[in-house]
Amino acid sequence: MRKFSKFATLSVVSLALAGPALAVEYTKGQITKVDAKQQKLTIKHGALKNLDMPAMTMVFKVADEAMLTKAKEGKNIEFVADRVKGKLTVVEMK
Ligand SMILES: [Cu+2]
Repeated sequence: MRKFSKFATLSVVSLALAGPALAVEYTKGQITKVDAKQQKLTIKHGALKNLDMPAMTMVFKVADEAMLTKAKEGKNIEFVADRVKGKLTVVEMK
């Protein structure tokens, strides 16, 4: 019983630590160009807090090819961007 409660306490602590990292923040943007060949999207985006970036229009790689089939020029999206292998990449999109 003693062992169990110690384990339970550790679990609660690790969940609490994992919490903020899981809370992804979506940023609004508008797709201005789709480059299926290069697997890139040009997005006019709002401020990206995790990348410390102000609002601008720029090119992103996409983490998943399937995103390109959903992408259309002029489409308003909400997305998460991150640095993947040194390249700014769209990792989530809705
Ligand atoms: Cu940017």
